[in-house]
Amino acid sequence: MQLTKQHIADANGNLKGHQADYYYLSQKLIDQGVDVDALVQKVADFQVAIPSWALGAGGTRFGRFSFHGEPGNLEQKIGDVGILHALTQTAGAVSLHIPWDTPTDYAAVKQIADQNGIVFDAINSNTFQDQPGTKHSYKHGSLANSDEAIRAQAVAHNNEVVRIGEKLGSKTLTIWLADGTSFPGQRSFQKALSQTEKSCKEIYGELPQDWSLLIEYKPYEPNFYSTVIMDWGTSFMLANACGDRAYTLVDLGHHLPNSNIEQVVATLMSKGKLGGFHFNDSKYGDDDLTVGSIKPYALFLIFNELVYGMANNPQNPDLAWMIDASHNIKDPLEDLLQSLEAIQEAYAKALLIDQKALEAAQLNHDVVKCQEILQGAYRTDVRPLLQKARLNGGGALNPIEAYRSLKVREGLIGERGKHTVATGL
Ligand code: AOS
Ligand code: ZN
Ligand code: ZN
Repeated sequence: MQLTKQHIADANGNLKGHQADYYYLSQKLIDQGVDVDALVQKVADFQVAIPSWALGAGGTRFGRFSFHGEPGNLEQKIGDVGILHALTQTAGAVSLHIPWDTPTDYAAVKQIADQNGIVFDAINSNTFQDQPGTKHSYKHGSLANSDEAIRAQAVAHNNEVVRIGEKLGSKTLTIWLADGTSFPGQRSFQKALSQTEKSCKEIYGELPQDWSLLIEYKPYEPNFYSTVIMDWGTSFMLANACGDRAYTLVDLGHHLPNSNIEQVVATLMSKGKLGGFHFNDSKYGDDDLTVGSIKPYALFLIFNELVYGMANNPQNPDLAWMIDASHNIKDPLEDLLQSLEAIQEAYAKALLIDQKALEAAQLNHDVVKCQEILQGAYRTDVRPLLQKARLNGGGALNPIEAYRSLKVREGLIGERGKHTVATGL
């Protein structure tokens, strides 16, 4: 099912209400000195990669409630990303997971991606599950394993993922390790870390010159006593040990409760080592919930640091923006539409912060004014700006309403059937 601009324009219907809202807001912002056209363009340019594994209902370890019409192969997954992109104009990339998404026909996959305006962002390796046909098990670790043969198998898998990514035009490898321990004393922390560093360096050493490596961290799960790459500091250390093209990836759900993620972002960007993002939201842990559904103000504060860093840290590379989500009860595509909107909303609000006024208030130690500036931006309803950015690109005024009125899920069920299972978490 491919959505045309005409389908979407029909679903948009009358734009008068939007035009009035946009006019009112843009006049207010212009009075405040905001370059509204430039802001709308920045929002329109912001593209977020959809993870291939979030297009089906992953469920939880207690069960999985299928969502009918789920994509059954890579081509269909890219088709789903195409639907999201057509509606939002902000999902122009996909992040694949190998071996779940290993293409059988590269030309066909690339063609479908082209037709949908989708590029291949960071590609993910998987050494947290044993795969059919592999000699060794990752039960006791992969890149950190004490057994050299197992580490070599995990390194070889990562090299293979890069070769697959090269054929698709990807330029980034993301490593997330499940390696760790569930019980004290199970393994030497120091040895596990140094083996991991050695393995990461081997992978990095095989990367093509125009590729970069993103290293994700996570404090616990699936191991519950320790994780080898437990926090941003460990990831940062490993990235430094690898070299200039290795960076830390921040997944919002991979922090202990109340961590100051915006400070982590600022610190990494100042050192030129923030490479990518996995957006999601969380109440307790790695919940992989809809972006902005629990802590939208925290997301805004994170974007404040990102906007500052993008303007002031030329030492930091362009970031790979990705969602990392899992769905249990919502239609995955509707959930992703909500996430995309929340990301753009936080970004647009952060762009509204008057950085000069904020700096002046900071230098004056005017704490109250600093908060007023941040919260003034946060309290602005920027949705007309997001609508304008979407409409300029031929997207939907309201993506979820359009998705429903165009009966997209019904169309997918018609094409794929009711009893479908998507691969992935
Ligand atoms: C796992 O917790 C990490 O967030 C990974 O980035 C990701 O969810 C995984 O690679 C997908 O299986
Ligand atoms: Zn992640
Ligand atoms: Zn995660």
